[in-house]
Amino acid sequence: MTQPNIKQLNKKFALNSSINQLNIVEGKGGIPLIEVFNAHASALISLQGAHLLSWIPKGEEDVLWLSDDAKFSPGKSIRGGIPICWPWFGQHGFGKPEANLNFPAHGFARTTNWKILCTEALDNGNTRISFSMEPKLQTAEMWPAETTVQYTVNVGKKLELEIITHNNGKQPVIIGQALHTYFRVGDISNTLLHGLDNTDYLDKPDGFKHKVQYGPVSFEHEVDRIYLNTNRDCVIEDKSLGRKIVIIKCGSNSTVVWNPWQKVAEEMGDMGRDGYKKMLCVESANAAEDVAIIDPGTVHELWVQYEVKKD
Ligand code: TA6
Repeated sequence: MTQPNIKQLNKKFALNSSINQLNIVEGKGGIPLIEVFNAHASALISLQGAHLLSWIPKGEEDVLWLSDDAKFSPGKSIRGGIPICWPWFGQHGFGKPEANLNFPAHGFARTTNWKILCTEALDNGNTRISFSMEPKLQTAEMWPAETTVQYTVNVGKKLELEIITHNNGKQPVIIGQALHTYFRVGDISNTLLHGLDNTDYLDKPDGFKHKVQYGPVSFEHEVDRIYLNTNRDCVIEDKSLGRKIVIIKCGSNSTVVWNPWQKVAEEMGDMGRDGYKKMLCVESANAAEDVAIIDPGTVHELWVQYEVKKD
């Protein structure tokens, strides 16, 4: 994948006020990396996948987990941060017979170079960065549909993310997607996830059996679940770090919860030593039967907001 010229990117997009700075540097593997520092927070975003690697609200530890063994190489997905799964979640093809299982799991958005559209220092001290991707030009074989995607990241005391998918064609388009966010936790065994009580889910390690959640989700073994028909807020209660992470979403009717636990993590090879103990994925998604059907000339918006609350 050819990498854009860093000097030219900075000329167009760098922000240099004393309270709002944005610079583009060469990151690991030669992939351009956006560094953001403002009055409320700092953040790092890889241009490959428009992939957030770090978000640190002032006075906090990083809210995102990034594996010590994450690979930074053109075309490879990065383990940790916020990968964008698009235009399908999990295997290609929404379970239909014409699915092509050679296509990458979770789509291609996370391994594609996105274009920066604009960068802005907002009056409230936040920094906003907008990206775009035109799949038709880059990946016509996997995704012939006429769609463009815009992704906006608003970095402040809260982190706001929005993916807007435009259907520019003449046929309805079906997409699946997720913000596959890896949250950093002090100790997964001492972490609870609230907001999914009484919610049905598909249990992947148990052959996608249909089950019901009662009470908060706790973590003592591998958890890989798609919670169905839920647009509810979730709260990660991290007892070790003494903080709560509040997750609010719109345009998503499924929530994926994942921790691979020790055995699966070791098989994966890029989770780092005991990395699974420090992470929890809570993904605002359109997954399983929750697909987004986008009519010609219309858009679908997936929006999330994260905020840290101290005990
Ligand atoms: O979102 C959960 C999940 O689909 C799991 O089943 C697990 O395999 C994970 O994502 C990681 O997928 P990846 O393609 O990044 O290895």
